[in-house]
This record gives sequence, structure tokens and C-alpha cells, in this order.
Amino acid sequence: MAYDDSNIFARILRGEIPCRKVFEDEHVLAFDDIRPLAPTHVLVIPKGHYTSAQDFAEAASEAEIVAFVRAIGRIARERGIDASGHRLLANHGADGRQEVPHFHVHLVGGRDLGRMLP
Ligand code: IU
Repeated sequence: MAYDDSNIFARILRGEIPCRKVFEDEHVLAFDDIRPLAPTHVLVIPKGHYTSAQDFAEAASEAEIVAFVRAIGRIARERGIDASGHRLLANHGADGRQEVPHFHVHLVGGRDLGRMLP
């Protein structure tokens, strides 16, 4: 799917809009969700322009993919939600109710999340 670089996460990456940064390296940015569903609700995004997990898996370099997965684990450990448990979620497309068309993973934890988020 064609990437639209006017989306809000692209603007955050360009520094046009502030965020509450949790982690950043060469390939990855992570920041607090503005509407947190739990004590920890971090959005982890690749810096590259990918709309979906599928785009990311197909087009990203191995270095980007490794950095992304490692960042998620590192943030979970730093937030103390590694042992207690947490949830990773990536919404995609219309049925997935993806609001922002820049691939991102929600890292949610810090409470009992029930079986599914709404
Ligand atoms: P989704 O997976 O695309 O449906 O979720 C997008 C998330 O981005 C959602 O949880 C919003 O609260 C969050 N968000 C944000 O953190 N900052 C923003 O400026 C906007 C959305 I717009």
C-alpha cells in the first residue's frame, strides 16, 4: 500500500509534532500513546515508511527488523512489564481500525488486560 507521509507519526518523526519519547535509535522511535489504555501504553514505530506489518516484513532491512523487535523487548523490561506480562498489538486497515497509516506496535501492560482489548 502506498505510504502517505502526511500521517501524524510521519510528522512526529520529522519533529513537526512533539511526543513523549520512550526510546530512540537509528531505526526505531517509541513514545507514549496520547490515549493510554493501561499504565504502560507505548507505540513502537520503525523510522522507515511502512504502512503495515506486511510492508515492514517485506521491505525493511534485517537491521531494521532486528532493531524493532529488540526495542520492544527492551522497553517491556525497562517498564517492568516483562515478568508480569503485556500485550503487543498492531492494527491494520479498515477492519483492524488502523487509525494512523504508519506501521506501529502497541505495547500495553501494567494491569490485567483481560482476554482482548476493545
Ligand atoms: P491505531 O493502531 O492506528 O488504531 O492506533 C493509533 C494510536 O495512535 C491510538 O492509540 C492513538 O491514541 C495514538 N495517537 C497518538 O499517540 N498520538 C496522536 O497524535 C494520534 C494518535 I492522532
